[in-house]
Amino acid sequence: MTLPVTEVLALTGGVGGAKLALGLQALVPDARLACLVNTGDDFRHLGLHISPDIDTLLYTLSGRNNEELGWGRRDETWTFMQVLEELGGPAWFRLGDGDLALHVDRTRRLAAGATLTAVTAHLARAMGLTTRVLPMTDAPVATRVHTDAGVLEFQEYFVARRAAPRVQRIEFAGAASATLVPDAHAAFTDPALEAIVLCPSNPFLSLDPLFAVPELRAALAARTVPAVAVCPLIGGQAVKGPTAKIMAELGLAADPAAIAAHYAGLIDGLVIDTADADFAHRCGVPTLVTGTYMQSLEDRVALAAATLGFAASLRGEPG
Ligand code: FO1
Repeated sequence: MTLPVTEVLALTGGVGGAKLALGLQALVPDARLACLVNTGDDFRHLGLHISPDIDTLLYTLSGRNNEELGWGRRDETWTFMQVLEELGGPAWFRLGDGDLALHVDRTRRLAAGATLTAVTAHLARAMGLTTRVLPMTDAPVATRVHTDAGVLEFQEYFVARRAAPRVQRIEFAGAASATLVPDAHAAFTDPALEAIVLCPSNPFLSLDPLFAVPELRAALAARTVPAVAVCPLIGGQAVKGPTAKIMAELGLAADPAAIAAHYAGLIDGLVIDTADADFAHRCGVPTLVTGTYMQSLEDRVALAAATLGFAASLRGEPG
């Protein structure tokens, strides 16, 4: 078995991150893209191990994602949820029939002793992916949002309460003792590595959990290639989700300079939108000003290409 080669390592979580990962997948050939994914949103529900950010990435990279919802599978049916609701079961977290099969299979394999890494590799293969999808850790990590309505488990905050409560602090329970999966260590130190990309995920909910895993943060801090982040805000607004709202609640300005400060020490460049061009020299790191709003596949590929070209220029190589 030849060891996988990693040319680009993407750090991602959630819908926005998955969009850029799809663009990167179109550009990085021969399985040389590895995606390190947030597992802080994972939770046990109906006796099933659910890994939302892993699943969003698997579905997006394999063209199975539900564009309307932003999560779950396309062409989904909902018989299970309808019957569960009739039976008085919890219906707040919507599980489509196809999506349910994935959770059942993952739960079955984990119960048989497989690691989350091994199960995720199996699911990726089953969906025809060559891009590697790596959980940030095989250890349990639970994002807990400390709010004015109390301490909320992630899905309670994000789904049940629609991210309405005011955020005071975000905790990643278990992260401090979590270890980086071996394949991720190998990716960070692969001689073929050319760029690390922080995808435009919610920094506070979807990327901070990765940085909370000590070995991951250390590997990123010790990087030997440029790490480039794509700003998740455009004109002070998140494309989707509560990023700007959380920043306001944490007393931060919702702008590229605040994003750069949040990633201080972890990035060598920041890609910002043309709407924020006046921040080009106010981020403390080199910036690339380009269109960052991704609607079509072409947009995803164009932003991925601009990001990789920017990383190449930071390596001192022609883009
Ligand atoms: N998000 C919702 O807002 N409502 C849901 O009912 C819901 C169900 C769901 C099922 C599977 C899955 O993988 C994701 C799901 N999500 C739902 C999204 C999920 O909460 C978020 O994708 C992440 O946790 C944050 O990115």
